[in-house]
Amino acid sequence: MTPEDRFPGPELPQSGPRPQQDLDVLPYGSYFEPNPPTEYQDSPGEQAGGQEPTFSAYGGARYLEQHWPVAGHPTPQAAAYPTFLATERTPQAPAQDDPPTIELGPPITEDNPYATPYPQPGGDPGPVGPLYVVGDVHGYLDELLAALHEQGLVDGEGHWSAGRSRIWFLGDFTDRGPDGIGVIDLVMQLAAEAAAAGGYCRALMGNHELLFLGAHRYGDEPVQSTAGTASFRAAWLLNGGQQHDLERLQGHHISWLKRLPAIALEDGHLLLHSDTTAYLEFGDSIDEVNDAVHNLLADEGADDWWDAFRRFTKRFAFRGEGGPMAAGELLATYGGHRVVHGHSPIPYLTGEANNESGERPYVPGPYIYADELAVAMDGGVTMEGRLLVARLPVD
Ligand SMILES: [Mn+2]
Repeated sequence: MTPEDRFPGPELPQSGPRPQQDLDVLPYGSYFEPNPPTEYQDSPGEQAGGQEPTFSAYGGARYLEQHWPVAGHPTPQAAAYPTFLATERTPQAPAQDDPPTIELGPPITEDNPYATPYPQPGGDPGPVGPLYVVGDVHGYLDELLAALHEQGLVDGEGHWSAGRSRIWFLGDFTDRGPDGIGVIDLVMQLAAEAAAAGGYCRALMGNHELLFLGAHRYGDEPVQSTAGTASFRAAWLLNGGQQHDLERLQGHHISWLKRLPAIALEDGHLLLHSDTTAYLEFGDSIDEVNDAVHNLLADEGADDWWDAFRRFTKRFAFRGEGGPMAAGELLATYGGHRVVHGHSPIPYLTGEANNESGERPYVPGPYIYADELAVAMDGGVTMEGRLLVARLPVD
């Protein structure tokens, strides 16, 4: 069975030249051809040396292969964070079955109420900090730390250093890359540290969260797909599932993952994982959609999980002539003036991935498109692009 068989049913024929809902096998046909610069301006490891010798072109089956951990890991992006890489990290393993609670600072003394770096509960919270979004991480923990550190959001040891800043992760923490559970542990840790510092670190649920949780809960149990019988475990393995991540998945991870929202609205930005209008099938308000997803994960069986996974795996709704209309429909329903999403790697949205030059895809930053109604944040770290962390709004 081909990957296409597992994710059938294009429902937005206007959204591209070849509507393609499949997770991995993206279209060869180029949709938009920018003039690709030849090297990364922002990547210090490459400014002098040009292209990586191990790099090859993208597309179709090769794209699948490129998702697996590569010999060249860590990438130049990760190598920009040497302090952390030299540090031995001990994974935290809370015994409880719950997400971490707010980590309190040292006790506040009477003489010096500001001895702690954390604000006092009940005091004047002051203005909120700047808002950041993080694209798909897919297990690339070192690249994530490097990108967060570059923006001043974590210190050299991977701890929150951003005060009252607000961060939203756009989902897809695991699969393909080397340390998916390490990524989840870091995001959970930063959530606790940020809350204690008066900011926050929050996350959306991506389709890979559904896939990973489904592989854990339903394994090889057959699910009804319109293309025939499938299983979560088979689909998960096909889409970069890492056995060592599944083996390290614990109760507190599962509880945390299952409670992630699918949509959020922040500073007029409608935050979604996937570039699809399928969210509309789950409700007419943000709360309705998030409740529907949480109820589904709490109660329903494998077929319903699979159906939700399939819907949240659709992509490319904001491309092409119908793109602005699709983005506008989401904004009219849920609010906000711009959609910010992950899921579809920017080199595929721009057509860059279709070039046969063998060059590394050019990802200078977030990609604004659909009459500026949409911003793509998946820089394609799994295809040797970049893991993007961006402060909103972007221009
Ligand atoms: Mn995704």
